[in-house]
Amino acid sequence: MGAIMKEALLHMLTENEGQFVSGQEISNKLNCSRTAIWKHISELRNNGYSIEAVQKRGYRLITSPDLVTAEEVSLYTGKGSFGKKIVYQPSVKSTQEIAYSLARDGAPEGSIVLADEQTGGRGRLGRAWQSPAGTGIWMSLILRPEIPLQKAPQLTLLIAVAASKAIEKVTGLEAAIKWPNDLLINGKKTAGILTELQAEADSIHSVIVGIGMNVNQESKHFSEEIAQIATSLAIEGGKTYKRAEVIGYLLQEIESLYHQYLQNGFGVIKLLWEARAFSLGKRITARSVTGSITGYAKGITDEGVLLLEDDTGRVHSIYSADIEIPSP
Ligand code: BT5
Repeated sequence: MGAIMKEALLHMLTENEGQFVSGQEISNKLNCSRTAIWKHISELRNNGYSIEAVQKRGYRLITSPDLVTAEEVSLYTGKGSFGKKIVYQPSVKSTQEIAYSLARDGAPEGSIVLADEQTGGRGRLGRAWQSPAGTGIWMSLILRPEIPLQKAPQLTLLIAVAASKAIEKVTGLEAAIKWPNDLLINGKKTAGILTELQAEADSIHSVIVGIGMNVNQESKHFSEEIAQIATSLAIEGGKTYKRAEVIGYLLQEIESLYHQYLQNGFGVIKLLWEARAFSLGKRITARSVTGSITGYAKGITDEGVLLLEDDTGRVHSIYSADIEIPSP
């Protein structure tokens, strides 16, 4: 109950940002005592919100911190149903694991798990995903699409398009998609997507979409290992961004594309994807556990599979690989 009240109070203060809201008004609207309000104001201040309190005038929100807590993110999720349920923890091993157990317990589609920091964030094939505190978006989203198993890779491409659109809306920067799951700004990786499934036979129970996005890192935050290949919205945009606001854009873009996709199929998503694709028409090397193939990236199929034409003219279907642009 307390958390809901705190969230409602924050909503009132944010809607009237820069203006006073009287204690009486808050107490009427939230149906709580002046003491309860004061308690929540103190908590918000402890969380980093700067709130002015003036006798007879009430409370005024001056600035809010860059948090990804449920109450902060809920200010930006809009009217959609994605992000209605938010589970936030300051530090976790991986948001994917928490989302898995939520999904198993029946959490509705659009539920999200957020953490300020991941200590064991993961990429594909057991690779590590650096997720330091206070800098990025580390989020898992639960989807429950009624689609056959083999269409699941389309979701990764859909999320990539949505993330690219969200980045453009927030920063004005172009975010290109490198098949299948990287978002690049000026050639460097700013976000990655990890799509995992809970399925049985041919039916999907849930899809856990993990999104990692570097938002406010400075170059010095990246380890030596990724310093040359990684970037953040702040590095490219020359300013910092509110992570909660970026999450809001992200969820709205994802939800709108996802509904389009469920209604009309992959066609439109494919066009949007191709328009943003970084490697199409280029000579690339696709490296996977079974070996590597070099050739021209011709496009993607309706299933989201990458088509690669080698030097003999043979076209290979690439289901899973890492893409490199070989140096000439
Ligand atoms: C990905 O894997 O790009 C998917 C990343 C998904 C992370 C999210 S965060 C929320 C959710 N919870 C999780 O535990 N994971 C998901 P992949 O394509 O395998 O790329 C991994 C590679 O990217 C690493 O081997 C590094 O080279 C590089 N890398 C690691 N951390 C990075 C970062 N913060 N920014 C850019 N590149 C990074």
